[in-house]
Amino acid sequence: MTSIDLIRLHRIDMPLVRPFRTSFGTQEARDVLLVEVVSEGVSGWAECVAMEWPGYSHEYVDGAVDVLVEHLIPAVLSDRLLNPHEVHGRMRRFQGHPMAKAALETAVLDAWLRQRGQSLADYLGAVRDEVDCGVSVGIPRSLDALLEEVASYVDAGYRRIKLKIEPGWDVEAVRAVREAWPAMPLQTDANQAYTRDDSDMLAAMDPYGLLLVEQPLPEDDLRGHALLAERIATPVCLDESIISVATADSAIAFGATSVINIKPGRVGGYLEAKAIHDLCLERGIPVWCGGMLETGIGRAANIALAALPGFTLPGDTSASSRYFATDITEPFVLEDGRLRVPTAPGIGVDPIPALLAEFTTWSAEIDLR
Ligand code: OSB
Ligand code: MG
Repeated sequence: MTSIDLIRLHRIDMPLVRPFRTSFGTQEARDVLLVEVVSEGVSGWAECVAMEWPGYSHEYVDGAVDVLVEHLIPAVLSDRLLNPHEVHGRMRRFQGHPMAKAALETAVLDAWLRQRGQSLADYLGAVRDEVDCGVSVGIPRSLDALLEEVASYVDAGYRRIKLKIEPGWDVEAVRAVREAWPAMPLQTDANQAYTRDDSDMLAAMDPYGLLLVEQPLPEDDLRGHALLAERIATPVCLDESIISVATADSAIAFGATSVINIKPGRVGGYLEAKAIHDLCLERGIPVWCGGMLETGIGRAANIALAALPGFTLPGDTSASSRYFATDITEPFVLEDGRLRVPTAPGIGVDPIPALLAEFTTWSAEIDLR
């Protein structure tokens, strides 16, 4: 049995190549919390996907730091045991904070796998050595700006386009992109911006052959999604609403979702993400891997997950260059619209020390010895 010696928290400021606007707000940079678990000279790494403010979910970076330092780390790692399954079980007695929990569990999992010499992809049950990639397109200034941005992604080789939508920026945008690229797999993401009364607005996009509409209604409204699914032809896909195996099971049983976006941060880590994948595979529900504008650290682990057999749709697993001029790891580069699944032990990538130092705005060390 190996022990954890110390934990380092690193906060880094990562400017985005262009502002990313969604129905809940605009991001110009990412305020990223990295968790490093050090055990016997081996560092395990994870990225917390919480945003700077509670726009996508209730979590935010200051809150994640606080719950990790004041609650999760002291309660879960007091005996310094390096075991991701133990950590997973012990964190159950704390409510909420899935993104903070996911970061701690994943850093422990990464260190544990590195010591065993096994890749995360292999450990989770990957069946592919590369994954099809899509790209998420924020709400731009104009239709011309949208078409220009989408053209750059099509030229780069992306295999699926996702348009962020909200009331007032939906059917026109979808029509313009569909007319320019009649055969491109296309989908939309509303991030909860519509209401139960908006089914006609959402049905107006049915003629454009969308793969799915992601999270049109508020996250707690499973019945609303089930009612909507009966009124529109486009498949409904849930993101924010799915926080566990149990919510996935309920949403599927209620007819609230026919596709699921799996984001490990949103569901509390890769172990829960894998369990949701397994349930969906059994139920015949296709899944795809979502994203939260991850640096190479979070991206590497997401690509490992996306290599599982049930991930039959391209994910928001874009190249590093989609968001960052300089990534914190070796950049992930698209090859024929795909990214290669890392094969080295654990998540398979490391932060580049000089870049980590350059981007760091705050760090802390918790010595458990
Ligand atoms: O809803 O999928 C979402 C980014 C931040 C928060 C929520 C979402 C997104 C994205 C971008 O759509 C996904 C990505 O490219 O990483
Ligand atoms: Mg989404």
